[in-house]
Amino acid sequence: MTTSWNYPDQATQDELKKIASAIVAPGKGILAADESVATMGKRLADIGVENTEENRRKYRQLLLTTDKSLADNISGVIFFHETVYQKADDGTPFPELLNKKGIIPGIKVDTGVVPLFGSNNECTTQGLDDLAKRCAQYKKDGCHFAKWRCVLKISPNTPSIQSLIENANVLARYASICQANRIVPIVEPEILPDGDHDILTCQKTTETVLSYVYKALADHNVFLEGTLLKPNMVTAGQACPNKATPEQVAEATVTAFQRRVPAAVPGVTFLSGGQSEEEATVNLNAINKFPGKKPWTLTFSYGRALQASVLRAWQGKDENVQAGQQELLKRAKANGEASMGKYVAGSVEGKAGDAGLFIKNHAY
Ligand code: 5MM
Repeated sequence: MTTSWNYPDQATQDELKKIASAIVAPGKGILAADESVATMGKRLADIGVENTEENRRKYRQLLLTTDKSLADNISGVIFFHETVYQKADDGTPFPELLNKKGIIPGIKVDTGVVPLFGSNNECTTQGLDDLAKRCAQYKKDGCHFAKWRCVLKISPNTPSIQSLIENANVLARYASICQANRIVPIVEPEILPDGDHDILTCQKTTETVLSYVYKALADHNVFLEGTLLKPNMVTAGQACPNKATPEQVAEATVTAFQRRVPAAVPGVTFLSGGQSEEEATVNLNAINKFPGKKPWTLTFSYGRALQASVLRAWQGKDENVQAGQQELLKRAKANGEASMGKYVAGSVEGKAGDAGLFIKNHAY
């Protein structure tokens, strides 16, 4: 066994740390707008809009041309490949729109979830083969952080050892390749909320998954200060008759992280995982109010819980662009407050309100 390894050089460490800490600056979080073409198709279908490249561009333009005050609460936006190379009506490249506001462009670099042969209907995530090349290009094109999502499932026999090892390793290899290219990796091991399990089962599973993930990151000599974690909150399963209170979610989530997330990690940026917009905000607020050791910033990297009201307000119509942008500003501000434990439940009303955003087996 060797005990010799190399950290990134000092300049790379400094750059990675700087990017990661800017993303988790106080009161700020991430807008996850990295829906792949198929996922965006589902979002657009919900509002009766056709899934064309131009409609996806128009929708992303709405998000990215929102008033510069968006930067008060949004530090980074995760793009899908196509979006990095799209332009606004006036010809401004989308990453440039963000730079002008002081928001950091990021990029989803996994190429999707695929079945894990031999497992119990579990999956892994692909995209490693040409990742170094793509990261080098994305860095040149202005993306300074990345995201890779793995999916784990709770059932009596899952997550299996096969899935725990495979998903942890693929996340670690991805993180290592990103750092080699001066890109901060967001490590996303999402445990799906599907099932009737109770909150304790989710807590134990989250602890197990995180222990595999951080062991693999250590094995790959990933520089933790230049990473972020994007986990699920610890909740009861969607079909569990006993829904946990925000305080119970907060206790279970922070306890799991205290046990399994090293203090060197600068921040945790939660996914919303099918919670309603209000629920995701209230739970984040409770997590931040929970008394106890919290050596990391605890904030948001929401997809559905930042965009559900925006889509409803927009409806694909040019005359509704401003209404959509107002919804984005409201939700960003609410989550910014929640990231500091200062959100008052019910104080921000959105078009999607309390509507659940759960999608069964959200693995794609
Ligand atoms: C925004 O949705 C992201 C892209 O999903 P696909 O690659 O499956 O199209 C997704 O990875 C998202 O960033 C996370 O799941 C968090 O989003 P939610 O909606 O759970 O906050």
